[in-house]
Amino acid sequence: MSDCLFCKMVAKEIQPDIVYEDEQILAFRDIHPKAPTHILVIPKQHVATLNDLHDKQLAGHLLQSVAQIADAEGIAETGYRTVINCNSAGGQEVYHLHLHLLGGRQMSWPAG
Ligand code: D5M
Repeated sequence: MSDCLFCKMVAKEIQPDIVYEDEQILAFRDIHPKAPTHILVIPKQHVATLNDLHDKQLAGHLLQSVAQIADAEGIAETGYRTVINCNSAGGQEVYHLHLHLLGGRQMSWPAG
């Protein structure tokens, strides 16, 4: 989608701090990090929200990639949190599906 911020990253019109990329997904550092490690993992195809994710293979690949990136970042053993904000009440601001990978500090619960 031409007016989607994350689609512009996929198209390399905007250059985020990329940590991982393959044919299906892109992972980059969040511009407003909420933890020492804060990475966003997105599908390259435009999927607006989790409600719109119908491709089970892609869903699995996104989740497994979060774990692999956490390992590469050195936070897999100590622990990390994965968050998907969905629609307005869920706190979603960018309407291109993204998995937040947060680590490097102790997380509290419940999330705000
Ligand atoms: O999270 C949207 C996230 O997107 C939020 O944590 C900031 C991040 N963001 C916004 N613009 C950029 C750029 N340009 N680079 C990297 N990260 C960005 P949400 O779950 O929708 O609230």
